[in-house]
Amino acid sequence: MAANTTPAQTFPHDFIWGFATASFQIEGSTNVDGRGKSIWDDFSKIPGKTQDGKDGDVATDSYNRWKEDIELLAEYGVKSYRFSIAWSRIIPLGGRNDPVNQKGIEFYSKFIDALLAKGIIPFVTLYHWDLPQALHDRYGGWLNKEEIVKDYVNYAKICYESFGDRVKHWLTMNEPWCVSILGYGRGVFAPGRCSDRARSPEGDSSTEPYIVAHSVILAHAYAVKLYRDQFKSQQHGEIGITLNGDWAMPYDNSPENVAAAQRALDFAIGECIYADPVYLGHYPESMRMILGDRLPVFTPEELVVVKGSSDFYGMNTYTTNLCKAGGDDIFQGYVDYTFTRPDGTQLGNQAHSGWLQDYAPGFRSLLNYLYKRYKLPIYVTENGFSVKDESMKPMPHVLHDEERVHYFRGTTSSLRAAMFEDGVDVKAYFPWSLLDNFEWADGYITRFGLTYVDYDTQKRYPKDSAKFLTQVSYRSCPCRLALLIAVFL
Ligand code: PNW
Repeated sequence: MAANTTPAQTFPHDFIWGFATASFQIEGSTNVDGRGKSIWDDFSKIPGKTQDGKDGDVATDSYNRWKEDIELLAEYGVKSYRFSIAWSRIIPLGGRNDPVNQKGIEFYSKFIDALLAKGIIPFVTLYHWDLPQALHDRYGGWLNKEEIVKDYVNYAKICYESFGDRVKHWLTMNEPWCVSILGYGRGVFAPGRCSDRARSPEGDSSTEPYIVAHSVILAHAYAVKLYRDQFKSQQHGEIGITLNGDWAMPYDNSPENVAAAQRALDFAIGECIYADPVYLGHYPESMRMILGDRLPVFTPEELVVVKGSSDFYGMNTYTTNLCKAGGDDIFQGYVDYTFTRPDGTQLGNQAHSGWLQDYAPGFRSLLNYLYKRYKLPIYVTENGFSVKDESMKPMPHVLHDEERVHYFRGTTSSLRAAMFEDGVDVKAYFPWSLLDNFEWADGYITRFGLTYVDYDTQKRYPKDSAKFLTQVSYRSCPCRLALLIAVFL
């Protein structure tokens, strides 16, 4: 953000901003207080599944250090905190006829109370990839539409009943593209199924991702229907889904690469495999042409529930890809991605994650594209950068994360341009992540935190990026003061 603007002038008083995390990435304490296993518990312990061979048993120990985490959020002055609930803490075996775990409910309940006591708005994800293992074992989890939709809706119901008096912002699912394509297509995320027998003894990458995608959309849609039918009139909250999607630019002006960039948006990046059904009521034509009858069909009754099932456009975005027609990757709609321009230069700084470079103009373009296409307010629920080799940097040097500051200077400035110059209605912004944490298949090597975590001591140290975001942020917002007053009255 440019130094000469004050955020109070630029962001509306009701703009929500804060930092984000997810249960399995931070909580640890996987076998305490009645928690059941999730599909990531054992998967992360299989040799070769995480880069550093580490699992999520401890993570950032946030199940024990939750008070400290809330203190940190309060120090940062955030207005909101996005976190997720672990399904298997609430219902250890996951299913609609399985027992509910009161201790799990108590944990999140006291957590939500403590956030509110500090004037921090809870922004809650119901599903951030940690499916109860028991449901996977019992009937194949997301592969079994009939069962999983009912079980997910029952889990959502318990959450609305237990927390909905205080939680007014719900996200049903985080990045379903990752659930289906990375979990059942490429086999790199739990449960790790795919056609490659060197990687997985079971799975079919040509069909399962689409079956899973279909179940996830339906579970989301029926959970939203339940909220709207039975809870919204008393609880007055809002609910939606959050999708991942990165901006796609043609590699050059050739018609096939221009078409490839659109196909990437339609097909591979996750917007449309979910967004078109949810917001427009059908799958995109380019997907239908390539996938034919592999794409499951919604019944007319399902379609009524799916269409319009999100109150807002929830968006996680990290980077921009240059797109070339070709390649053999059906999950990207036969589009090749590169960060190298035709003249040999790079699009931006390379992150530690191979799939991520810093290119802020793409963020502005994506916001414009999504707003024009889906015509709903946008909630940016994730946006962040993993600094290259950050794990190897010594203290205190590691705290001066200039490249991450550069990234956020760019994205916050693009955000403001999209809002104030282009008229895009953006209502929330959540940088990822409050803490360095368990970065899925990367283990702990890749760090996205605004706060450095020393995993030997679990001590937290603010990085310069956290200071940047909190200084240039959305502080001194009158509604924060109003909220504080409301909570204490
Ligand atoms: C998101 N990709 O995941 C998740 O919502 C977070 O849990 C995660 O920590 C964060 O982004 C950083 O990775 C992604 O391969 C995982 O393009 C992989 C990809 C994108 C997002």
